[in-house]
Amino acid sequence: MDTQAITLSRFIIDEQRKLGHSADGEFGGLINDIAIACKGVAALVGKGALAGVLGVAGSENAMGDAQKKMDLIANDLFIDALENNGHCAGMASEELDEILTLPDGKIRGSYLVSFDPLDGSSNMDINIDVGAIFSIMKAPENGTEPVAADFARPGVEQIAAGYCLYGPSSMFVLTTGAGVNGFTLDTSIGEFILTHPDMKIPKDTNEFAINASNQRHWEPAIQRYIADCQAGETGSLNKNYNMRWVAAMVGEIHRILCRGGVFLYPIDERNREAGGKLRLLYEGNPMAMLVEQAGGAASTGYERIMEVMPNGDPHQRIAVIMGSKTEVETIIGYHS
Ligand code: AFP
Repeated sequence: MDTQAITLSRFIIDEQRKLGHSADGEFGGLINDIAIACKGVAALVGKGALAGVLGVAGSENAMGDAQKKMDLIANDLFIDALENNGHCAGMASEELDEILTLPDGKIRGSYLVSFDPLDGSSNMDINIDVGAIFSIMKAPENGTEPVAADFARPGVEQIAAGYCLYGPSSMFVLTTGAGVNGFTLDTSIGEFILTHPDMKIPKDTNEFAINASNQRHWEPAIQRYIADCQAGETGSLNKNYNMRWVAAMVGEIHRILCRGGVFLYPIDERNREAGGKLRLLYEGNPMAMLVEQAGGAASTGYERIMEVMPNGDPHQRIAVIMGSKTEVETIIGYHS
């Protein structure tokens, strides 16, 4: 092993000194717990059919989405890592109807973790990228058992956020409030190694990501923006655009962190009642923190995602427009 390589554990220790997180290493322990869960998922996702993890589980989550086998396995790996290491006091998961506190006898920690254990799971059976997204907040100081209201705090109160992308390589990307850093899994030693220090999103872009099949359902502002993108140099945006859609938010945001772009999952007439498709707690907020920490912007089109006051439903949905700062500001302009 390259002894100069900076492992995730070593990075977190250095980071804690800078950020003044609990000097007793609890925060670092929590990140390590999440990383262990991600390594477990990466090993299974990497085996795919050979591990018998493809296909549906035959159950549905709180939102009525059919659960894939790997959704449940990933969820169990996250719960196991967070329940048994004494750094977490409670958790919210896309795959759990309600927030989860720890069984009697388990040591409670100082942090609340909200996560989507397998984002983009509809890609699982077609061998396209999937990932995990997580958001970390402080647990109630008074040591009481967390309740849903403890998770219902705006994204600006997150103390860390990140994702793990299971792609050609598995990458763990993390912010603790001092920039964004990317780590690649070295499977030969089972360590995430710092490979993408200080990731920054280019301010400008000509690449947008949206599910264009929903065009007829979009609000006028999004209809006009996308039409102007498609008009290219002849349109009011005066430049040619490219489009990408990988159907996994983790893959979209990773691409944007690497080369810029804008990702949109707007409210449309089908999901207006529900408030959008993506979930605020474990998709919108953590990705918004990463994008802002990398110099980008994250908006609903009308307000900063991280300032949205949650309503107490752990599965609250939100419109998402995030990525290169100038482009997001342009799209906000279409909304006003
Ligand atoms: P799944 O986890 O159900 O595959 O949904 C993934 C997701 O929440 C997000 O990661 C994608 O960007 C988006 O949904 C894809 O939505 P469409 O399937 O409507 O394109």
